[in-house]
Amino acid sequence: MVANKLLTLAFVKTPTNILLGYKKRGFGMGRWNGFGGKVEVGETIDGAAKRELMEESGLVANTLHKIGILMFEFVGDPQLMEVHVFTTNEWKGTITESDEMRPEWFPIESIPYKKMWTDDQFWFPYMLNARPFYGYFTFEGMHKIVYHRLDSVNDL
Ligand code: 6OG
Repeated sequence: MVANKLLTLAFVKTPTNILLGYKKRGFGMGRWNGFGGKVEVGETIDGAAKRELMEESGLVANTLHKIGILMFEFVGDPQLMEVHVFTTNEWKGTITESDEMRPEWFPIESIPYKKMWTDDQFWFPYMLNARPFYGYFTFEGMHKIVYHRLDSVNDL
């Protein structure tokens, strides 16, 4: 048994727009995504999500709402990624580009799915409609999804 790799992913949104970050380096480089990263030892998942949001976007969120859990399996890698997805519509601070991310607002009608992870188009509608979800995706390489399952859930 290998423990899951625990990660966070946070989205700042208004009723019409969503803040995405262009990943400049590392895992997911060249794609737009929410803000997040690894949960460090001794940190809560919620605490890690707030820290990563601040480090990568410059924004402070007092409250994050947990909206989904995503499991990612990459064929050939025994370690699953467990990504906890959060949203907030209340934040403080000034949007700031970091070494890792270039933040930009997008209208919800023109989310750049073609320049994002291929799983996003499946679960974004749940997130955007505030419907809690659980997803499992199996990737072959960095683009191709060979299996997926997505469920609406009551509790996360
Ligand atoms: P660092 O390794 O840079 O954190 N992440 C994914 N996000 C989406 N939308 N789809 C995926 O499909 C993802 N796999 C990982 C979790 C990586 C960041 O990327 C997210 C983290 O926020 C496979 O610290």
